[in-house]
Amino acid sequence: MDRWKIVTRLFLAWLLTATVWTVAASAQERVNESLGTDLARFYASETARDASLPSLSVTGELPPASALPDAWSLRPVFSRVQGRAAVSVDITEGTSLYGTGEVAGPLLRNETRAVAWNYDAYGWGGNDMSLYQSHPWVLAVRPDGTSFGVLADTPNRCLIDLRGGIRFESSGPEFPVYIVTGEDPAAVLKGLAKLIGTMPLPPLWSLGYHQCRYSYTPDDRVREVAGTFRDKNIPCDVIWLDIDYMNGNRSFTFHPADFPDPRGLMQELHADGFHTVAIIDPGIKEEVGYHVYDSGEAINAWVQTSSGAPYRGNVWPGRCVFPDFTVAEVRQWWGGLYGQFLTLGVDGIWNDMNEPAIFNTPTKTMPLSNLHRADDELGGPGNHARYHNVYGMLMARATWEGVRAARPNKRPFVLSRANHLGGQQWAACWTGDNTANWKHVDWSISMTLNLGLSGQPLVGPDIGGFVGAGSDEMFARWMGIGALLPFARGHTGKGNIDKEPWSFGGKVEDTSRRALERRYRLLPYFYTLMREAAETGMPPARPAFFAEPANPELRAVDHQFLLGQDLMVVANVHESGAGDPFVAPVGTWSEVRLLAEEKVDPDLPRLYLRGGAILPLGPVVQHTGEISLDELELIVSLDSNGRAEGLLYEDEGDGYGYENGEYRLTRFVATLEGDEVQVAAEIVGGHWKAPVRQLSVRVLNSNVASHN
Ligand code: NBV
Repeated sequence: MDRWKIVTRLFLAWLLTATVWTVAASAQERVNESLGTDLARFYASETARDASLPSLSVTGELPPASALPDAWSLRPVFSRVQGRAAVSVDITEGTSLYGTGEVAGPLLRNETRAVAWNYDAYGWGGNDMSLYQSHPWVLAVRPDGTSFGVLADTPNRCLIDLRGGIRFESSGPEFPVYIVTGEDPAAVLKGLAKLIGTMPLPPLWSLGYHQCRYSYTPDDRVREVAGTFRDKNIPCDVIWLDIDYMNGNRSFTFHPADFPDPRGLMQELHADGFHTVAIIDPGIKEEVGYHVYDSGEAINAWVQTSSGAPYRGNVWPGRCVFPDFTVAEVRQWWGGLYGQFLTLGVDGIWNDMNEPAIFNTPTKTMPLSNLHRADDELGGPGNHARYHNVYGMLMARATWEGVRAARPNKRPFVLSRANHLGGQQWAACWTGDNTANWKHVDWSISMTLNLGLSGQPLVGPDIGGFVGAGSDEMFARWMGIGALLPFARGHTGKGNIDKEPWSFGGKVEDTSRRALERRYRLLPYFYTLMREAAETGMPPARPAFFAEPANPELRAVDHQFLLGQDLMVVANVHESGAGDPFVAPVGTWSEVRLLAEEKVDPDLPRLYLRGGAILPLGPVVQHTGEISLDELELIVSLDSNGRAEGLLYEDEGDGYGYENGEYRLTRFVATLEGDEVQVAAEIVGGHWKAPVRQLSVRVLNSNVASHN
């Protein structure tokens, strides 16, 4: 044997032993833990487990870990790729992938990539891999409808690669992976909620229509917009104040000339049934004498550079410093700022620019080497690379906690542009600076659905589009769709054309009015769904395939969505033509009209009620304060056995009485007895006394779509 052969053989023998040894060692070291029959946690190794920092997303109380049974089939494969920690989970053919948070494009995410990295993506489009929020979570639905979800428990920048399977690649240290399994996608979402929590029950007014623009100023313009809603009988609950209400963009101030009497303005708005939400940005003008700067400076509140000096970056007010929300003392100080501010009568808070967005850096955010002095419970001091993705979430948390403390008897409403997996506990979400084109009309649905599948139920787009004008018809259709999404707010950018419901002439105004009247009629149902979301994590807006998870025809349908499990919304998202047809899931689905003498309006989505469901409807009102609950209509759609059932949740619409049983959960059951439909109501929860009321029942008989 010549020398080279011997060397080669020796080398091969060594390689073989080395490989076997590595595999054996990692198999031995890998930590696989069972946390119940449908939840497991995996670490790359014991060393990785021992080194892992507290989770910033998984905050739920978990059962004690035990050994993972051999029968558990889904096992992630850990590896390192060019210094990055990677994890892959195989999928079988026909598995559909969803979730991954705030992503542009279709509902079905197979073969896509996203990068979990909060980013100020002004005017985003289909090629943007990072938007404002980060959710390293994938929901997988197998051909038979059984499902699982994979959570990469890392706050660091993380590629989510769904080309061929599920793969996460993080620029940070090795991270644990959670796998949730379930008999259907709903079971997996409920499992996710046990890990990351749920959204608290929002105040009823926040489910009404919201009107925003960048910006309504001065105060008389706010009055004019609010007044026009009432004059024109277009329902609306909330008027928003964007940054120009501030004095030189300083958070927690009002412009002295344009808003000389904010308290008076809020009182007028309240008297007319409006609530107001005001924007607050995290960039604090570095200016001695400005109360927020001075009080923050006094507690050394700011994120620091790697050398320990306060980090300064430019945003709207000019040179700014940024609160370090990873420190409890800073969150408390920030939360405390709302005490004074809310006494002016502001009702809700909008946190913007909290990726954080910074103008004068190439990355549009702060340097990754910046320092956060995080508390131990969050993992202790660390650089911005670790805390970037949770900056907005921690800001929202500080805001929520501050608002709650300032008004303990009211439910906070906070909207945040940046957020992270688990952040639904503190803020609702909108999809940022979208554009007035038909793709974005379409994506309003898919994005809301995928955020809902990622733990965030209270979501909606800027109805009408933030960037660009759009057409009359586009606005009408957008309003039709947006009015049926969980968070319904019209908004547009500075310098853009007006986008109030009446800005496009009489026809669009009429369509917008009807769109919003439908929403208001549906509020009892929406509210019942919000309560379900708060209890279980189930989003109110769900993909059509939730009605029949094993039906392959429904997996990529995203011009359609379910509200709860009973109402299917079928929208036309195309510029021309009648739109895609209704793809009916199993069972009977009957078209339903919500308004008296409602004519078919091609700009409004069609609605179908599931056979076997009872839909509770309230009266058309101009704002939620007018709801007197004395009128309730039940729409009954019997199934093939002549039976239907529905739930209704009611309480005072705000406050925390419901935590002590001051709510009422009613179960309605309808049965066909001969040629008569009998409806029985049973109180199945709570002891709140709703007023005596007029109940009317409508039984649907026009079954337009049915298959078994
Ligand atoms: O505060 C102004 C805007 C706001 O209207 C928008 O909704 C946010 O996404 N904000 C961004 C900052 C400026 C955007 C050009």
